[in-house]
Amino acid sequence: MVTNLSVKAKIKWAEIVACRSKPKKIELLREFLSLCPKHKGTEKLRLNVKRRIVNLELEIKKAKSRRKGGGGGPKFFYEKEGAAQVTIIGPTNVGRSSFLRALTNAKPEVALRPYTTIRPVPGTLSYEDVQFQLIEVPALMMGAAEGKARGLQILSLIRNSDGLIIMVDLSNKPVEQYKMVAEELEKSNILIEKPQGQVGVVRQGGSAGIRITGGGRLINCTVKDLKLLLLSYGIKTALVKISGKVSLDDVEHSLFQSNIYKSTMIVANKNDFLWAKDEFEKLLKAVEYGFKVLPVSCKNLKGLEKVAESIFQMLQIIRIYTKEPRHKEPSPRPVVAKTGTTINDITKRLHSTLSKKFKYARVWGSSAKYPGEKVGARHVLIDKDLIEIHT
Ligand SMILES: Nc1nc2c(ncn2[C@@H]2O[C@H](COP(=O)(O)OP(=O)(O)OP(=O)(O)O)[C@@H](O)[C@H]2O)c(=O)[nH]1
Ligand SMILES: [Mg+2]
Repeated sequence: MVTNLSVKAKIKWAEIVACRSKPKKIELLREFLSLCPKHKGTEKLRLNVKRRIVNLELEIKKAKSRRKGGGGGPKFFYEKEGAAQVTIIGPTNVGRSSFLRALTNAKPEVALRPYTTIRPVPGTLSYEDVQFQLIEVPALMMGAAEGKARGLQILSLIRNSDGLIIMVDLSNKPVEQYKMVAEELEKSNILIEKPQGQVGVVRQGGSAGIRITGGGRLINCTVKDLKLLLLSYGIKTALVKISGKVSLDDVEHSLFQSNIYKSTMIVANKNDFLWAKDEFEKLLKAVEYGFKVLPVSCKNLKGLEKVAESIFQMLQIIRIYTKEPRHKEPSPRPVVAKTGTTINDITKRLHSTLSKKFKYARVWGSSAKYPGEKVGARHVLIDKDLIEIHT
């Protein structure tokens, strides 16, 4: 098991989940910490709980300051805009502000002194007909996951984004820089390696028991093990959604809503330095999970032309154009969706009643056998498809 928590601690967790008052929740989280043994298996869970306490305290502080009419400190949350929100993260001085300036309309200060950027800075980057919101977050340092240098706020922002650009500096030990960032993300339960599966446990009332949906598969455990685990946390009725391959540990993690996966790429800046090529080779060997590693120079503006397309590929998204049956012209802005999206997913997003009235669709583009093919709701779409919904 991931945590080996005592029965008392598990019951405390059930209380925390049910609690709606923020100050009371903080109190319960503190009690949970005192019941949570200190060992390697619970290290990340303890950090996760501490992060929650800090976030709740911040929320309370902000609400108080709003009531008093104050500003509440630097803004650390940005509403998502465009097709995706991508955070630019890394140690100080790697050139994140230079990168944001070169690619977007944003004008963050660029300086040799470390920790120049002290609050998140958003900018917009266009790729063909979609736009990404890039956010430079203040630099991460070793210990960020424990709260150093506003680390918890920075990591919360990263957690909330759709994808990450880890930026390193080819003139200054990029392998060490990458490893430091990867470690802080790992400690914060932000996964950069794509998990084999995903699981979500939705607690429900009534007496329907534990129901499993989603078509995924449990590995190294049985449905009975899963039910026993949930029962040990006081969960008797729940909908467990499983996709891909999921272990019992994954199910337990999901109860703490701790692990979250973020698609990631690496930008290796300052490629203009003499020794950059050697460092780039070392970096390629050190990075895991088949990430795209893009060498750039913000000084010479080299390699930057590939960034937008790389972000698009990293996010595994597709663009779907729609048109009305009797119209010739498609809508100018596509619907942006995840790879593997079906016609049904799109109709649900376009209008709440459209999927109920749906009869068939016509498709033009890569997923169609011939232009205007008539397809059903389960048809899987491909980037740049044009669809026409018939009700
Ligand atoms: N040689 C070289 N210098 C660069 C490059 N990109 C940025 N710099 C310099 O690196 C220093 C730091 O750049 P910033 O863009 O402020 O770095 P940052 O990551 O935003 O740093 P903080 O916000 O302070 O953590 C500045 O002196 C930049 O001029 C590059 O491609 N090549
Ligand atoms: Mg900066």
